[in-house]
Amino acid sequence: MPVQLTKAQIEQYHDKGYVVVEGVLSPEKLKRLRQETEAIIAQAAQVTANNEVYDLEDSHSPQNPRVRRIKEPHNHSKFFWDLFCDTDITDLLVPLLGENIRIYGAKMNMKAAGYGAPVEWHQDWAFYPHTNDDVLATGILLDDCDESNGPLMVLPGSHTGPTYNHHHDGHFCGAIDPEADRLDFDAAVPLTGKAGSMTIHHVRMVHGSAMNTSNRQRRLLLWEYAAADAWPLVGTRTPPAEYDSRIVLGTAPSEIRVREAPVRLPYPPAPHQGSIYENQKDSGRFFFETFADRQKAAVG
Ligand SMILES: O=C(O)CCC(=O)C(=O)O
Repeated sequence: MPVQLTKAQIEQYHDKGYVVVEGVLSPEKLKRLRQETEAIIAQAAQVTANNEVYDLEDSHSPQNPRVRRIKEPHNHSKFFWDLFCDTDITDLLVPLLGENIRIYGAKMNMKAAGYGAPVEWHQDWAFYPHTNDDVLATGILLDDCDESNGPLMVLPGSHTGPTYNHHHDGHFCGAIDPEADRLDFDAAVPLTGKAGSMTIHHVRMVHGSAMNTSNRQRRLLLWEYAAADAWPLVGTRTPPAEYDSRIVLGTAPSEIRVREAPVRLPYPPAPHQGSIYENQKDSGRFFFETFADRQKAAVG
């Protein structure tokens, strides 16, 4: 039976901005997802630099391939497109986004055991504001994820707050400055769960993740879904006339809905325009660099 959100989970999403749903992918679909992922990763041995498929760790080499992101996986394998539209997932989102849903973008973030890169605190809304904020990201866990292998971390309730500055030296950098915006990072909640579970976080939620210092990888398939009547303010990624081909549930609206929310635009673009890892490179923001040490100090 497909999993549905409980009333408590729907309330938690609205109040806190996130939820983790267990058992969304069946063992068969999870197995297939891992196989498809591994097939794409196997090709990385042939590349030496970031391209439209891969974002590579700085230490990547063809002899020792290290991929930290598969970009837009549905462009490289039909399996991923079918999974976007899988009603086991889209039906589950109806209470949060309504009956007409569009996909905006997708990526698979891979945190390899021992060195998988951190992602600095940010709000997805700073990258892709829409005409209304009925927009969210889901994250399917390919691996069991606990506090040691770099889980996504969220600041509960931050989805109803301001949109923080994500600029550095006059350019977009895709990261909040934790020195300037002293948010309560101690209140961060790690979104942990078994492989096959799915995280959901609101587009305005402050989130990030630490380096994976464990001996287990953490792969997270992130999808950005929007109510079909939310229109992206910074471009549709596909020609606008074809944007309705991205409807994954229901139908395209005849009107776009506008609802007030604090918007900042990601311009001028980052000097390293590309994935979030590239954008954040010159941000000068390294909250997670010392995260493990701070945690150890707090415990000890
Ligand atoms: O992979 C992660 O832990 C965080 C990813 C994320 O927030 C992003 O790519 O926007």
